[in-house]
Amino acid sequence: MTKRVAIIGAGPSGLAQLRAFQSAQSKGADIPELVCFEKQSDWGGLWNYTWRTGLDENGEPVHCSMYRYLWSNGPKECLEFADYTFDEHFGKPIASYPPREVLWDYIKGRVEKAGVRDYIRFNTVVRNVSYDDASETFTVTVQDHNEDKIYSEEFDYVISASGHFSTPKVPEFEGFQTFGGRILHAHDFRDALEFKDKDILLVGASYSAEDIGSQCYKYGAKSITTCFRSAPMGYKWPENWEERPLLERVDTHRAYFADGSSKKIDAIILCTGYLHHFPYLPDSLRLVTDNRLWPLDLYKGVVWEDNPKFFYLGMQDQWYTFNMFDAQAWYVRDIILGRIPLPSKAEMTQNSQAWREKELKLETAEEMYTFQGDYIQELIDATDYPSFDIPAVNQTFLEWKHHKKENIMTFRDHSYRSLMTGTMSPKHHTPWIDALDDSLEAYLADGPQDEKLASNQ
Ligand code: FAD
Ligand code: NA7
Repeated sequence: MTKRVAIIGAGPSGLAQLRAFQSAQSKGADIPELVCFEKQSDWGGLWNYTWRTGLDENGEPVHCSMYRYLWSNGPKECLEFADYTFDEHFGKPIASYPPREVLWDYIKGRVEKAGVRDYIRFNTVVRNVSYDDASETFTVTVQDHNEDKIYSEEFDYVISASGHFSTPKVPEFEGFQTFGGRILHAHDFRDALEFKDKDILLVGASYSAEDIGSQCYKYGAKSITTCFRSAPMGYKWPENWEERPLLERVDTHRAYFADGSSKKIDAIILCTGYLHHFPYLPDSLRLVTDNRLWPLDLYKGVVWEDNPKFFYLGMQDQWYTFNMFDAQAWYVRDIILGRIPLPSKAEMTQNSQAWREKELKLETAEEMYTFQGDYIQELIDATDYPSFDIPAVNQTFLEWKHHKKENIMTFRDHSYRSLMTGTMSPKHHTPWIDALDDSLEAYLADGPQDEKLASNQ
């Protein structure tokens, strides 16, 4: 009987899985029956932007953590699909740091070409997954919001690709109950214009703090203060941006920091990261981890060691993204197709423990993306995913880090060479700091256009 595979989520990871199976099928393989459940009404995961925050139109937690004017935070050359290049999609070379809508278009282009949309049941939320030892099958229970019905189906394999940058980690600081301004988490940040002329405080010292602060600077915040728990980000900030030690408390209009200093603040944005959150999974299948490069219990970063018919995609902290999800999806596909045998549970655990030990020794950013690159290389070597020059991608990451250190407000103006096609990216027509219109149309235009936003301000 044909095996059945459930894929939870149609973001970049879930879509990579669909494409991986379709690729095998196009080369003559018999593939299992695939069903992808996606709670949103369209595909693309976090890249599928919505203005909504809180609950969506179906009363489900809004998945999107992205915001208007979000541009890629790393060079597109580091995330390029090896089987579907930017040149192929756009028909011409494009600059290295595309805005969200452009990357969303690229993600969609590959799966439209592959013709896999019919595998996806949209507006369908996975509520529960259970495993029956006797029948060796999973029961997946979902709520279909189109039909307003709850139903269950049986599957031989389940792949969780529901992402881990959506459920916010929200600490509380003394005085929040009575603070006089807005307090929100990065997950609910949508439009930097809301903070024009405001004094804002961002808690956290990672990508969200850096990028949301940069957005707010670009769109006219009066001042930006970021505060850190472990270490400052340490970039050369514009003159109205400063870093302070961690927030201790607030009163109605001031923030007080660990070094005894204080500052007037209008709004607070908690850029404090996200939880790995799987409300649809029992403890026996549920990954419990913080955001790190090597979560335990996952052989090769994807196989649930306690039940190797259950898989996770994209659960690591991410230097590499789209092409790492591809490497994982191709690997999982080949386990399911019987092309890659799995060792005993003890061997799987031993293998992932060894990766964890290496992970614990990583200190520099360079060591971290090299580690992730080595991991991807190992997966790619085991499948027919097109091989690409991972040391060269690492080198691009290195250049990107240097460009950020040089100037955090201009790093997006740099160009890099595609490691898939060899094409050198052109310089974008407008420096990032001046490019207020982030639409696909404006980005792909040959020259600067009238800024739509100028008339809105
Ligand atoms: P997601 O994109 O989160 O997709 C998961 C999918 O699962 C969603 O469609 C969701 O609706 C669905 N889902 C969740 N729960 C259920 C359920 N119970 N039932 C059914 N469906 C469900 N990466 C980059 O490469 N470059 C960037 O510039 C970049 N910027 C980022 C900026 C922000 C603010 C954030 C939060 C992340 C950013 N990332 C970036 C990283 C991002 O995680 C990846 O690019 C990518 O979106 C991860 O893909 P995914 O499919 O694993 O998860
Ligand atoms: P990250 O990268 O997980 O970073 C979370 C940050 O929040 C990090 O600096 C943490 O400090 C800080 N943090 C977490 N909890 C607290 C508390 N309680 N108090 C103070 N500071 C805290 O999440 P991001 O949202 O920045 O990035 C996630 C993804 O989005 C990323 O991959 C990008 O592509 C976009 P720590 O260093 O742990 O002390």
